[in-house]
Amino acid sequence: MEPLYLGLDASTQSLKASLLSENLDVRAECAIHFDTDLPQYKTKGGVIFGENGEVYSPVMMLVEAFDLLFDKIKQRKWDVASIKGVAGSGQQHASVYWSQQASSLLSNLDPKTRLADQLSPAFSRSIVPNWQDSSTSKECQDFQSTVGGPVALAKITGSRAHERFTGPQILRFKRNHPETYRETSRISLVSSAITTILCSDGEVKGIDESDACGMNLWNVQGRHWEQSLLDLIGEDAGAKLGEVETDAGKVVGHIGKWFVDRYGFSPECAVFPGTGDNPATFLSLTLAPSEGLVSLGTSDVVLVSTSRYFPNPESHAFFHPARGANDSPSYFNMIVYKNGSLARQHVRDLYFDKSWDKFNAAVESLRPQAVTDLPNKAAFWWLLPDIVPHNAHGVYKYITDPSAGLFEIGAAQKVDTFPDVSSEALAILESQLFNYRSRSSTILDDSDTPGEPSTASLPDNIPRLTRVYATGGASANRTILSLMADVLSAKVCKNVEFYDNKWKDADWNACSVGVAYKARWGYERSQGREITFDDLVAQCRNNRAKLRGQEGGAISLEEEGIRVVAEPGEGARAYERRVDWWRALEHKALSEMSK
Ligand code: ADP
Ligand code: XUL
Repeated sequence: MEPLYLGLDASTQSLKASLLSENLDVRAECAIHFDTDLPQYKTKGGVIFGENGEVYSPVMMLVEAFDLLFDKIKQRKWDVASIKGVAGSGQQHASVYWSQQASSLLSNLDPKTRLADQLSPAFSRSIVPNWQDSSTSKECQDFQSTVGGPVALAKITGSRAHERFTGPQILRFKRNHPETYRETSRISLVSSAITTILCSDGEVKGIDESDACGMNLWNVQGRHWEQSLLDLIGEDAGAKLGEVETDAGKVVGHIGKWFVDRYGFSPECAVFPGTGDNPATFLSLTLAPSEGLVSLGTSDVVLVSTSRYFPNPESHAFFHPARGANDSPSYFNMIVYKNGSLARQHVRDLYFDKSWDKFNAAVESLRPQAVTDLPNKAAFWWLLPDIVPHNAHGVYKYITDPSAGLFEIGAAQKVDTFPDVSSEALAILESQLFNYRSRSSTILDDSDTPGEPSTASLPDNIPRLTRVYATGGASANRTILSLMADVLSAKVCKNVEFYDNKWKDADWNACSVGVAYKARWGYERSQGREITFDDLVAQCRNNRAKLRGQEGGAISLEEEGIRVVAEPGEGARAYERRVDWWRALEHKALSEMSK
């Protein structure tokens, strides 16, 4: 019997599962979609929109999705008896509220009956506030003023206050429903709620340390709950939150009897701490310090792995999601932009007949090909008020004076449309990518960037990411990826997987795969082998390379699960010289906005 590992992912719209081999090949996946598989809960995109910015989902929908998911796994005859370890990923920030009866209900589940028919009284609150909720502006102000403002809160908790973060959400719940708050025995994140259900041993499992960084409550460097903020919530907030799980690869329990009796799991199947969806994605890529991820989805997200703690009001600093209790701390930073694909699509529709081919052709005909091809146009498309820069809104386009010097914008001319309309595609892409280049450089410590300085001939050495992974819908566009390699001055990679004897772009679900890696790592440690997460993943990949006939020497990049899809060309040297120029233009746009 081949040992197997299972990862679950409770995201906004679905509950997914990935089954992995001992060497981390993805063997099978399946999913339950909330809107279509559980229509009785009447969600749209997995959520319900309430009043005053409230966005939530019914907690029993998640529980019932467990019933459906494991039924589906059974129908598909997954060999669950061979699963050695399991871990979960959950949408970040969202919280689950347990009643006083939770513990006894969880330890006495009847395997003949569905979870949905047993667990309803285990929750004190029938809803899970979703990360899209924006109802807590008042509470955010209170969080910030308690510790001395947004910069101070970022320093302590890794982020300034955000409406979706769990701390402000809990405070609002307590203010609006003090009785129900009082009746709540424990508060989980979605990730730790999944871990709790998987174990069903009566204990509400601790919140994972990396995921705790998305709460505005965890003192990241002190590694404890921030007392002044617990006091702000008041009434036993610390006891309700419980201990944080600081060993990401610890066995926190074994799969519950309900799963063993009903579906045939082995009672020895170990459960490892669940984590948030972004930390889980980070794990699926095994990002080393100075590597990054650019996700080009509805919104754009940049993740930067770093060995130093870099709290900044513009980004979110998270603890590394696969650290053992004695490993040296390391971190990653995340920057979220609202004006990603939708802004690019808007420009495409306005100027390029709704065609990515036409949009790409315009980019290819105008992009810099030599160090002397310095960009002199920029377009900031803040169609929605953005998160970074905070509240930036409006559209700002400039043409700068080519004689003004490398870093200067001179008398930049503001225009409504560029005289040559085909510049519009390049101008939006360059401005978005310069943004990712500039801000990821700020997060990177010089010591994080090994090898040659990126800008030997320039006065300022601007650190760069050593490798960038591209994901999300727009990562299908090779022109965008190639331009990204130039502006970020870094190789751009995609994950690949071995399908039908060929390496192809991976189409597995990154979050459930990332936590299955974590289960694999935790299981190895539970067998008495101290090994880091990165070393374990590398070892598994070496093993599978050997199985596929690669002997000796370094394994191919593809065996590492990576394919380089774009490399910086000559144009990169032109962009390298214009980072400060772009920063000056962004500054100008923001100052004109506030006039
Ligand atoms: P999410 O996961 O956030 O729902 P996706 O990662 O699926 O979104 O990305 C969807 C976006 O991808 C769309 O808004 C679309 O603009 C963009 N997209 C899809 N294909 C391309 C392409 N060939 N070029 C550029 N953008 C694309
Ligand atoms: C991150 C965020 C979302 C959620 C849901 O801060 O709010 O990415 O994690 O996916």
